[in-house]
Amino acid sequence: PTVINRLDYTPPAWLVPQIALDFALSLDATRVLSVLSVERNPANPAPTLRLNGDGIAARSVNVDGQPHNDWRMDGADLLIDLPGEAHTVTIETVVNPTANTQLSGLYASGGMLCTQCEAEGFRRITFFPDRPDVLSVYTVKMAGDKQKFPILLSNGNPVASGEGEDGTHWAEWHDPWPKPSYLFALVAGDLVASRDSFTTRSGRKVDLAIYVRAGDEARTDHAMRSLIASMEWDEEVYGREYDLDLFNIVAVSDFNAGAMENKGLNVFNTRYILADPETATDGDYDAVEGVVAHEYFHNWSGNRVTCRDWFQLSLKEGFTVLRDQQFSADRGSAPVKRIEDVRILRAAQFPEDSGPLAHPIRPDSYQEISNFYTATVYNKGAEVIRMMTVLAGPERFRKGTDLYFDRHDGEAATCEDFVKAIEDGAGLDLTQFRRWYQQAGTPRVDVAVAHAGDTVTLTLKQTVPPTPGQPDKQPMVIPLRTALFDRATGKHDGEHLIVLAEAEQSFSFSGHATPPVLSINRGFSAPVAIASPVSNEDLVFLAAHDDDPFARYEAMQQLVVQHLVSAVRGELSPAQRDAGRKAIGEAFAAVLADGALDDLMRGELVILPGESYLHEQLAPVDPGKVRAEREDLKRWLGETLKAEWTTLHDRCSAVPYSLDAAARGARKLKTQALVYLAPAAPTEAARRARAQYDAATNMTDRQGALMVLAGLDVPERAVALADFHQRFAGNMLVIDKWFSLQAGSLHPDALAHVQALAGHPDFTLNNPNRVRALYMAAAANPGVFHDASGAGYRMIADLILQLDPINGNVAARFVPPLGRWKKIEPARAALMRAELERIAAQPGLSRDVREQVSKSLE
Ligand code: HT7
Ligand code: ZN
Repeated sequence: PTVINRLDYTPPAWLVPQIALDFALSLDATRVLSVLSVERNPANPAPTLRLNGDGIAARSVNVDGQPHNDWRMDGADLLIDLPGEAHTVTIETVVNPTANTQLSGLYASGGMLCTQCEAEGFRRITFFPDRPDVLSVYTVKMAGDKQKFPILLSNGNPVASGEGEDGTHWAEWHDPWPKPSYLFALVAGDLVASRDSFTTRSGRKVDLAIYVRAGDEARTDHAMRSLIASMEWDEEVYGREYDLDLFNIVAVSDFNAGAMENKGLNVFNTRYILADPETATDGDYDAVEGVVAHEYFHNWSGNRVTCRDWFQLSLKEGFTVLRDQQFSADRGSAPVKRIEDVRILRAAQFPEDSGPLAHPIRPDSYQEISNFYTATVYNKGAEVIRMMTVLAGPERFRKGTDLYFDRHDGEAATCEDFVKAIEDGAGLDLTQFRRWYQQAGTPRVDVAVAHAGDTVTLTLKQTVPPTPGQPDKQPMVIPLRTALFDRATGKHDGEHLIVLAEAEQSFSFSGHATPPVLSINRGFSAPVAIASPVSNEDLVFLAAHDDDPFARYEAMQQLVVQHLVSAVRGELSPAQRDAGRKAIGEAFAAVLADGALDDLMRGELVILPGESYLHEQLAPVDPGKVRAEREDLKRWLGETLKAEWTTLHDRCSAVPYSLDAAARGARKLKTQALVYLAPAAPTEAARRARAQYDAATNMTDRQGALMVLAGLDVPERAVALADFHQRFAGNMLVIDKWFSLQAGSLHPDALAHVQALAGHPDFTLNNPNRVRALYMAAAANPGVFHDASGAGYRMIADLILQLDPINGNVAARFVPPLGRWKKIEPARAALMRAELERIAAQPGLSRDVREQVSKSLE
């Protein structure tokens, strides 16, 4: 396989300051005429112009207005030797959007045409130096049938339009901001717009439009509000203003990812635009707000300052995730947002960091760049920059980002440029900190606490585990917000920022006449795993008293993790099991009774650690045992606190629907109460869930109730599932939920349900949302995926093989769950590996799947 290495970067030989594109639109044969003004790059002059292509052929090539035959192909790339300093190269291609099931390049979705060019889709439309360090000013003309494509959109501003012959029309767009080809976009279709406007602080009036299919416009209000809030927030918090007179968003049903930040023309998965109370949960509302903000924020972190090469992906993605996390924290409950972000990191990124696909946030090599749009690059990337905010403090960090944007505006920059700007602007020395960009793996910090006289000494030892290609690691810089609580007063004497930078280091604090209770990595100030021997008693103390809400959550989690891990390992005597459960029950009861807590936070505190996080603590892991112990603890908590759960369910059910925090908290707890009652009192839980389902005025309540029913073997289950399907027939996003709920359910027959659902008339492999709804939920459900027979593994491997020729990008996303085989007990591990080998033996695999499978077998 061809491996691209970060250190092999060379500047492009030719630059393309201008490009004019002319599209004759058609669903199955769109003609593309591309006129490139090319100039030799003084930084790396060479005679050959390399234009990348992928699955396209040149119909004609002209140079300086003359037909030119002296070009050649090198694989999929078109090469032309050019004698002068500057030339005009014109190339004609024809593409078939309907046949483009990969959804990369120009493709058809429900009768409309749209593009997805990141990372390397532009080369599937026309020949071009398709690399992010070639920035061009785009002029785009498109013509097509007026009935089929009444709306014609591209980046920048509309400059001209008119009528053509035979019912056609045309439009021309011009984007004044030079951009890389991955930010090019075109949309043509029958769409309706919801409109609003925003005036920037320097007085520019920006027209905002969200384009959707007719009938969906009533579900765009939340996205529009989120967009306006994002524009305001970026001015206020980062000093960044929008820079065009219009900002368009288009929602499409067929999309490989969440959304795309094309300059002035964001394209979104409908999932992250459409929301109303009846069809979208509170979680969906948050996701819409977060993704709209994320894509908008890219206008500066990604578009105005872009990436030099794809190894720098975290430069834009890590930073933009941090920005969207900060925005959402400011809009809602900051502690709850932090907990959710850490939960995602632990569920998705920690397993990546400890598996065969582990890579640094700035990878060193790749075969297929699409495989590097990972939780590591995005979420760990955000955590790494968040640590800079911890080290610098918000004001100095802002000085750093101001300098970064000033210094690199209009450039294709590197992660090193970012770090240097933060160093210079914030006045930090990040020399050693840079290792976070180089080393993969989640550092583990072992903590020992010693007390003598009035001094407490913390001895911290860090270990960065070996990862593929990186057997030996250097110590990282690990900032740990820490507090020492006095047991008697329940208070601490101020927070300390401990910066662990050596393999082993001690920190002493005086003024502690009695041994204090340690609260460390408060706010999850560093993305590490802390191993500290804290007694159950101290964890119960912290869960009740810590003034850092994240630390309270963490204490609850640790209490449960410690107990479940020991239980799964068979280390608990009956008395120890009772004592462990008693401590957990006590902590839960305190949380349920604590009048000072809001319900949103209470809801977080009573969520048990997820199975994938528990798997991370155990190697090798028996997923069946983890499921059994976790469910049994749930049942025990359901029984022990039955009165509390039923009272809670009654109280929360009386709160009317609104989007305010109190009502959202009540909805969250309402379903949590059912989650605990379900294993303890299934008949009562089913009755309550059915009542919640029937009375629901919103999707949060309805989905929550259905989720609980889907996991139970009760008569209400089938009735509610049938009702849901019929009630929302035709609404693709809600039918996705119907598939997901069943695939992710705790029902003992969930695997058979998934197998049957694959044959349901609503199931299709051509829509990524539908594929993910069924199979991602199944792959994330240990009860399905890790079925001891191996049928879950076989099902996912079959899916990969079937989907790969249709959409290799999406197919490759299903490989990592199988790749975790080394962490699983031997019998299942052998079955998982066998499935990987079966996939590897298939000829003609996409580069996407081939790379993931071969690395997973190493
Ligand atoms: N920057 C966008 C990445 C993206 C993408 C990547 C691979 C294949 C399809 C894709 N669609 C969008 C999304 C973002 O992070 O904002
Ligand atoms: Zn992004």
